[in-house]
Amino acid sequence: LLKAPRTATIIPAPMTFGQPFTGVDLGPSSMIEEGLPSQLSQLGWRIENTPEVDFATEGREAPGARNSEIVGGGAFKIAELVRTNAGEGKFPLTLGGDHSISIGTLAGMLSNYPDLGVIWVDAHADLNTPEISGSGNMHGMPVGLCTEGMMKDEDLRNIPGLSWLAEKPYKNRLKPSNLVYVGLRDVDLPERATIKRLGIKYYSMYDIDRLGIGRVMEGAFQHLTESNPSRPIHLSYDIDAIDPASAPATGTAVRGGLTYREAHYVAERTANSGNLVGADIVELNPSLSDDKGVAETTQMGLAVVRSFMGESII
Ligand code: NNH
Ligand code: MN
Ligand code: MN
Ligand code: MN
Repeated sequence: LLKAPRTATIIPAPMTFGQPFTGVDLGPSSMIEEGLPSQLSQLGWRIENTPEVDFATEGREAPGARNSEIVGGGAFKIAELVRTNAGEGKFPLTLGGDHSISIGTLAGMLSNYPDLGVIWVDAHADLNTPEISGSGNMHGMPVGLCTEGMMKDEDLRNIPGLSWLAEKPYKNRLKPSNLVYVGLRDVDLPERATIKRLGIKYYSMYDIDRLGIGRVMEGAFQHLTESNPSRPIHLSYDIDAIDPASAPATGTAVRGGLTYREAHYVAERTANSGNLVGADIVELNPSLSDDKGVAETTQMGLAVVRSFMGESII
């Protein structure tokens, strides 16, 4: 879908205000310092990068949406960068930061690709809204805020930091039928009800155990491409999808996740589809484990990115 020579724009987005822990702001610099740009160049990509997105440190908030003005204002900056770069035919690769950055990446991608498909790889569904969230943490809301059938424009306009989502060019919403979850294992009750109400396709850890990761990814791509073989696809990869044995340095680790190979395979199969036009890697927090755990998680993040950017075993 992208014309050769393919160019990726690395967008470092060190947001922390979507969740309670500091340290997740060190994710982008850790991956960059460990060699991400040169590794992608070696895979044949032309690499550009933006400066680190810089975020406010204080602002207002709405009930149920902690730090909404900081998070939402930051997501707007990210949306502008993603929209512009995708509009120029480049692959926006956004490095979190917490998963609230994907409010911006989804909005930016949807402004270019209204029929965008999304693969959401995560232990969590991130389908909350300020009204139904139990925690008020906005890293649990990017899918909820950007998916059709969730928020009214009128409600978005009343949340400090989010009114831009109710205006052009950011009014396009993700169609529930264009979304697939992979790796779910910690889903809040209102999110479960929403998945059923909207008929969202999901492969939880139960389904991965039942079918194997091979059939899971075939099912995911069949779902996303059967009505449009060249549907553009965005991959949002939360590192907490991976089992804490392989990726411990993250804010909300949940046992029973993707194995080392399953984590790679999800990314490799996505690259092989040829449909991928943008991606995020989020929730690496280099302050939340010992040195060995941090090194393993950072290397895991790099390997996942290389894999979805086209690295293959042979
Ligand atoms: N569902 C919970 C919430 O909304 C947890 C979200 N945490 C994540 N999401 N790490 O990926 O607060
Ligand atoms: Mn997430
Ligand atoms: Mn998660
Ligand atoms: Mn939970």
